[in-house]
Amino acid sequence: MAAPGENLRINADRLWEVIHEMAKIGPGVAGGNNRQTLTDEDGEGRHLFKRWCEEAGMSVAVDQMGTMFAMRPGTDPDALPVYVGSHLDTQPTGGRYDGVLGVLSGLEIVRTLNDLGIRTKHPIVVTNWTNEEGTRFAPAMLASGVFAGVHELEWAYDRRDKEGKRFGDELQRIGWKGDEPVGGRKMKAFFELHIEQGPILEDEGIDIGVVTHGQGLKWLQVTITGKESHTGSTPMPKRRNAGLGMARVMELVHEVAMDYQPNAVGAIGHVEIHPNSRNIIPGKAVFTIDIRSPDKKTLDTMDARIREGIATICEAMDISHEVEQVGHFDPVTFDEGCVNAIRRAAERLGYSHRDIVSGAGHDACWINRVAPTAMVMCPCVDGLSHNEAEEISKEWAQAGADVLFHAVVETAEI
Ligand code: HGY
Ligand code: MN
Ligand code: MN
Ligand code: MN
Repeated sequence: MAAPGENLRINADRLWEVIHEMAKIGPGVAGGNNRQTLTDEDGEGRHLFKRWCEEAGMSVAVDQMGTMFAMRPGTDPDALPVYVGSHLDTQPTGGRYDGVLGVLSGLEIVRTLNDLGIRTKHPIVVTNWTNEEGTRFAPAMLASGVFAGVHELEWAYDRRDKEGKRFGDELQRIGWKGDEPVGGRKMKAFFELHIEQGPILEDEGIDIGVVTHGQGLKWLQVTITGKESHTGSTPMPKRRNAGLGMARVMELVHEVAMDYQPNAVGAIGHVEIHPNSRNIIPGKAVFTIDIRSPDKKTLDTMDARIREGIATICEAMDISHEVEQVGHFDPVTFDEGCVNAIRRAAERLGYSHRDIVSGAGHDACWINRVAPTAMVMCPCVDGLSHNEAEEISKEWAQAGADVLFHAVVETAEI
């Protein structure tokens, strides 16, 4: 299998240009993006991506979860395609690169092959997975999860956002509900380039993260019910304060995660207090616990300790609680062959690199169940992501996309 020559590189200026073109759709309030899944802005971004793909000679298919597959034919139509991609949806206060870098680097690979007049043996398919973020409709990586057979299509369609809008209806409304059944596609391999979203690569001055594993995740949605009453006239001992209960659980989650450093993280990012009035003791609190660990046993132990702790807190406060698991995947080990292709590419291109475990979840974590999969990471400034100030350098984008290009083209065979 001939490897691409070490001087083969992508066009970083062109990649940088399309990233910032995409960033104009669904702008945030502080320089980042708010292009949440299945909003009109998401729909607009999809149309732009589709136009770029068609201009690059690709045909674009859409499946029943709205995932987009832009295919560049190979010389052998029977050869299993090599897939490369990520997601175009963003957090409500997201950055310009999270997900977008991976999708548009896939487009740049095709544009570079077009420039060079190179036709690979295996087709190449650039992919935009629907609802990777899971912030509007939980869980995260929803479409890639349906593709990998983890979630049923109808269950996914029934996910609801905070206004009670249904995923399937919103997908229909923005006009991106495709006909293609989800999950029928066979892949030779799937590669995803993503910013690290953590500080390791930048702190160590390293260009490329060769992602060998992804940490596991659990999202536990907790509902605590107390009793609404007057904040002025209700004696302290008689209060059943759901908001206080939530605060104690927040502390519990932090303490449990700290017990397993550095192999664990935990936080609560989503909270709803009811009725949320200045002079009413909260009668209800709804919030989501996000715990993660590269070690399955640690993740399961944290889950058990937190559930036990919630029961103890609520019993002592005479408030009730329910815990529902709304997101979960076990730690992931990526495909050794694909990981080695990435490592070889970094060496051939002379980029510094190190093995790394992904702290964030990615579509690759699910696709790894149905196809040989691996990820490339590039640094981001201060390791910051899921923040509008998310930033990378063009050089980092070049390095990541060059390595992705070599890994994909070597696997697709020239
Ligand atoms: O939550 C995650 O790890 C992903 O960024 N959606
Ligand atoms: Mn992402
Ligand atoms: Mn993200
Ligand atoms: Mn992700």
